[in-house]
Amino acid sequence: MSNDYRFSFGPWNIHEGADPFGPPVRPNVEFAKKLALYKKLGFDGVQFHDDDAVPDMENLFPSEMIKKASAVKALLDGEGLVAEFVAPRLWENPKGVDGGFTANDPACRNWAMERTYRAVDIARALGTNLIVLWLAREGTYIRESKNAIVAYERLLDAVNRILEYDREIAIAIEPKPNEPMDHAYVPTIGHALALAYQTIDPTRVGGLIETAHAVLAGLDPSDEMAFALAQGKLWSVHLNDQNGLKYDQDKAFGSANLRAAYNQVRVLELGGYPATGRFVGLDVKAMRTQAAESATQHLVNSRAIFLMLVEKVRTFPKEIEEQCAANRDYEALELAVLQHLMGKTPQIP
Ligand code: 3MF
Ligand code: MG
Repeated sequence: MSNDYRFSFGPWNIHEGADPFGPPVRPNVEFAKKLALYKKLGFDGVQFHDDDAVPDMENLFPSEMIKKASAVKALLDGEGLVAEFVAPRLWENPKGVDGGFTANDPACRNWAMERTYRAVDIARALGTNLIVLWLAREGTYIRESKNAIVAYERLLDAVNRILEYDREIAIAIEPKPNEPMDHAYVPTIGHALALAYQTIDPTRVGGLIETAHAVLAGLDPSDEMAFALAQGKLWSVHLNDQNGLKYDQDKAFGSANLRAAYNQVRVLELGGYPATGRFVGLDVKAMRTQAAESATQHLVNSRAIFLMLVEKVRTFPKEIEEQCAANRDYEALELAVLQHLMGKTPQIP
């Protein structure tokens, strides 16, 4: 089973524990040390923000930037790892304060394009053709501050320009309904894929679904995944968990809602996700209380829970599913699923 799935995470998932209300509680782990941990923890893929790979990327000549990215590629090769994707980090730069592609200031919009082209070049140097767009600040704090119709046109234009910039790259849009904005312009996978089909090359635009982001939109993550899988457009997942409608928690996979986690694994199995060769990303954060020595446990645990749930999905008796469906006896089916999840033998009454 662990051979069927490939796992990835981003360097931000080994974290010092700072939150909006308090400073770091664990020492910084330098990038090369993080890379050295991947294989030991059971991971083969590295997710990158552009500046995770080349921290000073905006102040370098393009050739210098590529040289630094190539050095990171050599580090990856040395560890037997691959880059899964690169995401332009538009949300931390002061020029992205009002969004990038949808900023009201044309200078900021230009900056967002230039920065994204650089992210594409970094991706190529790292050996991946996948760009992830988490459209963090593409939204508003107050509705009156932007024309939302124009904003959607600008987003489409930006995606088209990225597709034109490099004919080999593909873009996975990671939707999220809120945070850091009050409302974001591409809140769900439905919005993301509608945008994909409007572009000049829909075959190169798909989606990445994060559990918590779907929950924050009041939707079921497994159904969101099914929507993308049905169109061959689920190009990555960020599995984690989320305890209701609050800030984006990035809890360990399955920790808040095991049944919903089971259903996410079930839909990945039903959709033949392993055969696509795509990664299972775990976008999880260690609790702030966790000591430095064990602040990678959330990654190991999330992967382990995922694999246990793969086993649960594969061993659930198909005949119970079929019989209950035929009888339209969903109370019985539900009990059988819960019995199975609790290690009991599922029964048909
Ligand atoms: C935000 C996220 C992000 C994105 C990642 C890729 C920090 O809620 O999930 O993780 O996944 O940045 O752009
Ligand atoms: Mg994510």
